[in-house]
Amino acid sequence: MEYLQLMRIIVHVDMDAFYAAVEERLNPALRDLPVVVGADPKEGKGRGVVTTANYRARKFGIRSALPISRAWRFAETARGRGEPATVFIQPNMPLYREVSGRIMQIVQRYADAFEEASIDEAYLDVSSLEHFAAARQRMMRLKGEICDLEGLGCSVGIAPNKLIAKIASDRQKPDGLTVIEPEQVADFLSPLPLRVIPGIGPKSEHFLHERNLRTVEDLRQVPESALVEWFGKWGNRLFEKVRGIDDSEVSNEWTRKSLGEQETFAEDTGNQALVTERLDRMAERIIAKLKAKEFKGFRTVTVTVRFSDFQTTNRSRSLKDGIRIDDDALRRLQEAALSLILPFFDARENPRAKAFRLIGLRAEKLF
Ligand code: TTP
Ligand code: MG
Repeated sequence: MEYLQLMRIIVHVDMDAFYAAVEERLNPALRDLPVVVGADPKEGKGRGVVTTANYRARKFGIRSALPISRAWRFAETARGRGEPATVFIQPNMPLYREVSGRIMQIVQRYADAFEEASIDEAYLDVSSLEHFAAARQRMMRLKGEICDLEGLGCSVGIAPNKLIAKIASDRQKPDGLTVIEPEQVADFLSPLPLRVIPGIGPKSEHFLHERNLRTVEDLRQVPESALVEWFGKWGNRLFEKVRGIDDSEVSNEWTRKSLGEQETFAEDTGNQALVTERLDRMAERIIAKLKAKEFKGFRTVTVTVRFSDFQTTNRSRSLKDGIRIDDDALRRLQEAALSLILPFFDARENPRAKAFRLIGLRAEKLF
């Protein structure tokens, strides 16, 4: 049995003012001018919204999703102060998709695993570098290559997981590079506004502001039971997110190397029958998904246990020749999962008899 508890190094790359930057690169006359990509402003009578604005135009208060008529007024006000006239451009999606495709080709060469998250952002797993300093070096090279080949800028976050990497990439835009090492996560998050947490939109933010909760640190003081009462199951995730915890993997459907599930218990538990029952159900769903996605089998089974104090441990078993997706696959996956979880019910893996907060099961090394 292998012992697996590696530090992960995860990167989030997000292009700066993407559509506007592509337009600027295409038309050098736009350089140094405020540029807005969005609906036709029709001299202030236009309907529709701003898609994005370059950083020069953002100084006038122009942002994504602002009504284009208001953007026009902000631009006119700025012009009245002697600023240059803002250039309004209607979006050219085929062009942005083409440039995005080329950037993603570059980005994926810099990673062990790669995930395209949207037209202008990607996650990279560079854990094999083992050190954050090495990851920083590699990402400086990536930024240089995107700049040389495409003439575009991007901002990068480097962190122990996707959640923190995404928040980090946004902190020093444009042309940013923000590294948050594991021991810095809590202090990094504490003063930030709640909106940095993915999933907290305007409505949740308003709800929490009414309860006088404004920063991540404020929300960290709220008991989990209250979060669950307010947000249901998502409250459990939120409780972890404000503590910087996120296990989600970097994977594209077509580069997928593993498939798994995890579950947070409504209450921490030490009940062996309950835990193994949940693992069995996870195994059923994993086998069904592997079948649906037409995988032939997998070579490694990993069980994750997070205890009530958040200590998180993975245990893996590699099977010679793997488990093929046939009639016997479910029974063999359940058997492997059981053999991995049992030591957590006694002194072998759990000498202080801690309760379980979460369990997970993954099939890895898919083929
Ligand atoms: P973002 O990465 O959110 O924005 P951005 O790249 O323009 O600026 P920055 O990252 O430097 O803050 O979105 C990427 C592209 O997606 C953006 O160029 C335009 C498009 N987009 C929309 O179409 N609607 C929106 O509401 C937003 C936010 C972006
Ligand atoms: Mg962007």
